[in-house]
Amino acid sequence: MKLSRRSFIQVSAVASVTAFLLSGCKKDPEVLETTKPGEVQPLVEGEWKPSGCLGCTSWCAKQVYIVDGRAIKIKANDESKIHGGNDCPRAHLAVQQVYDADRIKQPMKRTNPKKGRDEDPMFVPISWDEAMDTLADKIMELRTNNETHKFMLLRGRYTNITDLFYSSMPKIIGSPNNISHSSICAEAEKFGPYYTQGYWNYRDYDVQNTKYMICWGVDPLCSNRQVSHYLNVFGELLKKGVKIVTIDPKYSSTAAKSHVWMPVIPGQDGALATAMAHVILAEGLWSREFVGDFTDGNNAFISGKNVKEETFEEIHTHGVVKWWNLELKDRTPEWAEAICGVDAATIRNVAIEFAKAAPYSMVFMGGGSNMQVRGAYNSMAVHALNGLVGCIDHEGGVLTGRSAKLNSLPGPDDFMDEMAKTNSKNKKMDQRGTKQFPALKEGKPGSGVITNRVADAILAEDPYLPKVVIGYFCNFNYSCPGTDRWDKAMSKIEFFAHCVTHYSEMSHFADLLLPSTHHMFEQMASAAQKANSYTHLWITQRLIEPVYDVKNPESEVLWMLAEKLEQRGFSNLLDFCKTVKDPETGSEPTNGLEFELYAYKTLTQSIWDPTKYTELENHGDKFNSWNEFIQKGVWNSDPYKFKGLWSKMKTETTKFEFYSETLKKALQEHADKHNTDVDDILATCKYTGKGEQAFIPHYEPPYMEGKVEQYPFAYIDSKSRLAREGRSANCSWFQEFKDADPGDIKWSDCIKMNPKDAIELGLKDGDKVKVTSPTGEIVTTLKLWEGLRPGTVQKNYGQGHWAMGHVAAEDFEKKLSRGGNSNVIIPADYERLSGATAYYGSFRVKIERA
Ligand SMILES: Nc1nc2c(c(=O)[nH]1)N[C@H]1C(S)=C(S)[C@@H](COP(=O)(O)OP(=O)(O)OC[C@H]3O[C@@H](n4cnc5c(=O)[nH]c(N)nc54)[C@H](O)[C@@H]3O)O[C@H]1N2
Ligand SMILES: Nc1nc2c(c(=O)[nH]1)N[C@H]1C(S)=C(S)[C@@H](COP(=O)(O)OP(=O)(O)OC[C@H]3O[C@@H](n4cnc5c(=O)[nH]c(N)nc54)[C@H](O)[C@@H]3O)O[C@H]1N2
Ligand code: SF4
Ligand SMILES: [Mo]
Repeated sequence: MKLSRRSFIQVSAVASVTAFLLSGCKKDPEVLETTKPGEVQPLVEGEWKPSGCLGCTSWCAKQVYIVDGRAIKIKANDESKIHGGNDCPRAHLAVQQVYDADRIKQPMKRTNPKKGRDEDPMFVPISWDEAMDTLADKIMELRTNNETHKFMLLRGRYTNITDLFYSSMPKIIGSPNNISHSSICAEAEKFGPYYTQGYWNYRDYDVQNTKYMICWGVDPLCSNRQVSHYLNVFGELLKKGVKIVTIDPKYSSTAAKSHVWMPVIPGQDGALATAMAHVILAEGLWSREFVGDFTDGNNAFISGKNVKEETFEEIHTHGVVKWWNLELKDRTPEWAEAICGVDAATIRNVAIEFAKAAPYSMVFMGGGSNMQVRGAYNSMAVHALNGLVGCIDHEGGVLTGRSAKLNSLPGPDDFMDEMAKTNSKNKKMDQRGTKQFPALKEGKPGSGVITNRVADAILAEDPYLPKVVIGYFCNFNYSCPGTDRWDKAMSKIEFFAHCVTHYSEMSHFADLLLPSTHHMFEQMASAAQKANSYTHLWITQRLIEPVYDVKNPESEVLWMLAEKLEQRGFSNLLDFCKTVKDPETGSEPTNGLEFELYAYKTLTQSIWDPTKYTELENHGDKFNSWNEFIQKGVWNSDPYKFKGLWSKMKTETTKFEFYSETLKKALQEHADKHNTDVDDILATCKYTGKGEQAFIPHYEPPYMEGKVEQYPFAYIDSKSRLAREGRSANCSWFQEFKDADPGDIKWSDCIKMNPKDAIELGLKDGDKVKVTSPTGEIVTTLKLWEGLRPGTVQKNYGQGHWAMGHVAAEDFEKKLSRGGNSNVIIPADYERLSGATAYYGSFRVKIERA
């Protein structure tokens, strides 16, 4: 039998896993599946150890089965009150990641000074010592030349001790430039909840107690933030008779399990949301307890008619009548039908049912409706529906979440010398706070990050050109729309060190590759997340000997760098690191591993040290010692306290604001800073709203790059079901189960189109097609699929790696990608009020036979 390379990889992946499980196994390896720690003696002698997963923002608590020093299996840590013993399928891919033969195995340095996608970096192995000497020399050069602001740290995923490396280190060196990935992730989604209820964060949804769930631009069975939990409870919800509605332009995994699917036209969420709000008010179905009522008890919200403000007495909200008069009174379902493509009867019906089930109802909002160029007001409008029906902070509704009890780690201030203090006042590299980028995080103009703008800023050298850059746990040349800009920008950087597990599209431009520990097995790590009306925090120790010569950037690399800088006469960073002492003994760390241990101990001390928590209310789980805590590996908060936020919100009025005084203040402050008015700011940020509209959730037509005549198809981006963000494509299980995404193909990449459109274009299933957007083109496979309306195409993000490894790429040596990276064709554009990158409802493409 002739074996193609692809089928060889498939066969060998399966064979090696089986052989691996069988080796040392006396009986059926299946036994592992059913073994709970402490219950049945496992047949493979080993031990379950607590850990945690950063595969996506769910941050689940895990256990790893260790046999002879090897991690062989993963399951949920059932101590977690969020997900109990329930897992998501992606967790298991972590084992393939850590033992991946394509990992970077030791530090490497570039020997070809020329940088570019087509240049071979000619990496050669070096020692950690040499690598850190080189990096320290580069930083000292900046200090000698008094240009420390030209140092920049780029961060992707991270753990709870991130502040040491991410926030403090750049400041101590003397740079304002610590740039996180938050705005390529979810900032516009946080905007709506903040400017209505003062909460800049992901929400929790009390699905266990709800009666009506609208999944809006979110696919909780596939992505979002508690896949382990939702996969488990979904069947139960359906059995209990909870009604589920999905609003998504594609037939998602969740849509397939919903009672109603509303395939909104991409980007037209604002029309749908304002029409639903119209119905809720016109039908008299708002919450009397939360919102209030007309003083005479008669509903004056009549379509097309203004209402006198003084006739309505609000309780826990602000501006409902203003919202009606300025926006909602004409937003009938019939008006919306023509715009958003969902029929008026369905809009009316869903709005009425949702409001009648309230307060045991919820609009579960993901990024789909708002990570759009004009998404900020959609984010407000969609979230405001929860305010109208009073399910905010209510059982069965939309919650915020308790915070984990964490101590703060030492800050940098005492270790910043004059140069550091002066130079860190320079402008940040992401252009936040400029007129066109208000980035109004938590009410403060210029406080949000604009990750993807950094590439343009480097290219334009505006505000300047960084010289020494460290990146960790990130791959912006793949994960940010407009990838070619990143290729050009990173080619301009004089010195770039990349701390990652795998050689990636971004590593290709590095001068130093600093191989990283895998967060789940090879280093200490912790993260906190909320769901199921609890917050948990997990912690993991080093569970296995690092598979290769790898180090943790947040602790070991930081420590080594601090030592090297001290040897060169700059001791501030090491002095700072030494202040992270063992909270039990008071000992100073003497190496990176001790530093790591003391940092996690310090951070979590109020969880495990009885002397620290006696006076704390709402403490959650209590442990008697550090050892007890790390053996359990997860802390749970007390249950959520409902209605604690009613009239105590962090908004200007302390109420839920339908007319956002909080946004008014932030926008005005930004306008004043740039000597202009709010109308001008909105127009500069590509919005159409004027006057008072700026302060209320209102309809904005989507800003679509590409004219319909030239680019007939609205493009729908979504995540892959087995993607651990951009990091799992080199796992054969990711490829083998790629068809877990409805409509997708194993070991391949595809763009999906409604069959009616394909007939018109003379295209058929399986054709190789060229997908062209106004800013880029890729080649992929066409798949005909009824799960989309005509005039749209949909593709999952996750394939198209030309680096990463032999499984991810079609031909790794030739840098040939498997299919196309969506970010090659997605234009680099922004929701500018939040700084978020726009993925959804933002551009059109044309499709031709390749
Ligand atoms: N088109 C499109 N683009 C997207 C998205 C989308 O839905 N569509 N999603 C966006 C979102 S939400 C996010 S958060 C970003 C994420 O984007 P980034 O923050 O850039 O991160 P990733 O691409 O997930 O992974 C970066 C690198 O981390 C390395 N790595 C893997 N595991 C570890 C580890 O344990 N430790 C260390 N140190 N390194 C490791 C790998 O080498 C990998 O290349 O992507 C965004 N990009
Ligand atoms: N499987 C998987 N899960 C993940 C991740 C992953 O990489 N893979 N990453 C994690 C991370 S980092 C994050 S930030 C979260 C993000 O989680 P979410 O914010 O929930 O984001 P997405 O999964 O991108 O979901 C967006 C949904 O919006 C739909 N959509 C696209 N365009 C539109 C539109 O115009 N209108 C509406 N209403 N919907 C639209 C998409 O089809 C998709 O189903 O997910 C986390 N979970
Ligand atoms: S990939 Fe996400 S949902 Fe799955 S186990 Fe990891 S953190 Fe949890
Ligand atoms: Mo994200």
